Amino acid sequence: RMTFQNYHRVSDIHGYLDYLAQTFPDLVSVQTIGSSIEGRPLKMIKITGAKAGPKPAFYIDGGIHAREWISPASVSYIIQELVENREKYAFADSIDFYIVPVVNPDGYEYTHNGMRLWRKNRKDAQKGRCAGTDLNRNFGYKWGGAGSSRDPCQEIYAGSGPFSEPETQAIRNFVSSLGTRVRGYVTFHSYGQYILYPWGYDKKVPPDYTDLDRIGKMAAKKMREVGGASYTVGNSASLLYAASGGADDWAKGGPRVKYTYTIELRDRGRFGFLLPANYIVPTGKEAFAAIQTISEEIAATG
Ligand code: 0X9
Ligand code: ZN
Repeated sequence: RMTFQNYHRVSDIHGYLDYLAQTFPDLVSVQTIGSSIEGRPLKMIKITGAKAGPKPAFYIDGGIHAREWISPASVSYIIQELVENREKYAFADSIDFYIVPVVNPDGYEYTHNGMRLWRKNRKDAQKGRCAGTDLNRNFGYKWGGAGSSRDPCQEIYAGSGPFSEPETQAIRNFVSSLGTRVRGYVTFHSYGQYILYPWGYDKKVPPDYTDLDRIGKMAAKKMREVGGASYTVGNSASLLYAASGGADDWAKGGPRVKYTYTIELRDRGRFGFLLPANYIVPTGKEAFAAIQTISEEIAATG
């Protein structure tokens, strides 16, 4: 029902989620956690752990940035593994996964309609001024600081206020509703091949960064084994640049999710955002390996 030979439109990806919910009703359900600026559904798939009782939760998303096509594709690959090959993975029994493959469906569709390198959402697109808010500058932890802009014409426009956009509001409301069960938060981007942990607003690190660094390095090792690419692990502001209002900083600073990462998938710049579709499978395998490593740690530590 899903192929990984080419990149898919939002309706195909959402159709795949609905197909899984119909085919595996005991395991999978689909919920719409909000609507985009242009009214597209923000669909979330829940993949329930088979064990009884309350379980740790793992939130995963993709497609915050419209042009980073490998992100929704790799998140779709993760969903396929967790549902259709789940007998291979013992950790899947003891964790509830909540996965949003396309956080920014309006921007993603726009990149399929001629503006291939669009990054932001489509706020104010009909109003004859600069359109779009950078959703990864719009989260409400240290909003508006370094590496973000108040100018709507910039690629890193932070929005009119913290959580001004329906897409970030939906994530905040949904993740907050899960409460303290959430032990993992991974948001997939491209490109550069990095496993980044907070903080992103500044070169500081959280008190438990040694745990984040250790698990990140374990993930990078497994990713290389399964897919072949090397990923660099470290603090976001140190490895890349300071950028405030990111989803990861909010997850760590607000709901205090232990294992919070931003993963920048392939490549290192040869194709950049225009990664050919024959890279979807190896990159998807790497993305799944990262989720497996973090999940095994969460399953072991509760
Ligand atoms: O700048 C970003 O939003 C991310 N890089 S990208 O090239 N995909 O745009 C990195 C975000 C890292 N996290 C924070 N700065 N909080
Ligand atoms: Zn990005």
